Amino acid sequence: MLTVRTISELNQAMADMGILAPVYYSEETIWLLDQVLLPFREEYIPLRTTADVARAIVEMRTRGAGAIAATAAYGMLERAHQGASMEELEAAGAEMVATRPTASSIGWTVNRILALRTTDPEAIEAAVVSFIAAKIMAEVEIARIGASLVDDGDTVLTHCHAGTIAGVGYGGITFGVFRQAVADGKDIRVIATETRPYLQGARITAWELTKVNIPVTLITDNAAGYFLSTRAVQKVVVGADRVLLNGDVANKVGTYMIALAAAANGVPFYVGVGRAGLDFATARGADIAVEMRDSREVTDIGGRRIAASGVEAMYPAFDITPGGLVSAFITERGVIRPPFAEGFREKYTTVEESN
Ligand code: RUB
Repeated sequence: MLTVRTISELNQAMADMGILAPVYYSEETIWLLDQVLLPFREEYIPLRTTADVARAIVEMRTRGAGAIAATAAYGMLERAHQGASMEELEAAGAEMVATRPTASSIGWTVNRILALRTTDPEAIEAAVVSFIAAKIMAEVEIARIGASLVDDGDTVLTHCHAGTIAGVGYGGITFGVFRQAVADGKDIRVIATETRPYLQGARITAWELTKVNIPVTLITDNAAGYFLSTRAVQKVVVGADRVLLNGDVANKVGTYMIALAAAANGVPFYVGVGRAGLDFATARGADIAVEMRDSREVTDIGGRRIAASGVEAMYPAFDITPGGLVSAFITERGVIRPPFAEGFREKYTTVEESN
């Protein structure tokens, strides 16, 4: 249990835990670790309005389901400090939710703050602090529970980045699982996909793992099938941006192909998800809005055009993996195996938890 009541207590607790905060709030400014600059520069940029927050999220300066939710939560707090009315708070929330439609985490967080029906900065600060503290504790639990699925000697494949700074800084999903498995005395290796076009795997997953001496091998995205088919991988562990009751998962595009290759080769496919990533209202994966990003993110690399002029491109940032391809979900309430709807209902029982 992390008992913190104020922003300064939260900041202190995170520092005491050795957390590299993807975002923090201090002196009425949101300080955001600019993830576009990683791994070569660790630099915090100041955000002072929800328009700044929205722009930073669209530009991928912060990303990952947990980190964008925490940034939006601070955005709501900042707006309250500026004296926003209830309508203005709702508009600020809507502006931030619209930035990344696939991840459910921003909407879940903003809606919980709006549900307080208050504009009082102190009340909103208490809610934001409690949300982030709960998320840190959930990451601790997910790491502990997920590590039990990893065996000594395993090579585990992961996709994109669901590490500390994709979450709120403790362990996100996959990084926490790997770090805990090593802390439990298991000798593991990780295979990380580079994750075109933002290269979250090459720039961030591989960097985070290398920093704590967990052996990691970087591969191109299209090599995942090769490594799964050659029995080089014993488990797949990925995070999720949205998970439905039936087990359908929205996660970084490419996850679906990896799940298919894992199923074809009998490799367990595990998905880690916290409460803000669970969507019990949407019925099927096909109903999830998939974020389509600017085609220049495909035609250009590092700001330089690589495709001939006139070539059209498309970039869905996420894809949907059907629940039938998922072996189990790792949640802060335990491992959930099929049938998923029953498992989720059983673990998240109260109205507040399940809506
Ligand atoms: C991030 C991504 C991550 C999840 C994991 O996509 O797909 O796997 O957000 O988050 P992007 P979590 O880089 O486009 O934001 O750690 O909460 O499971």
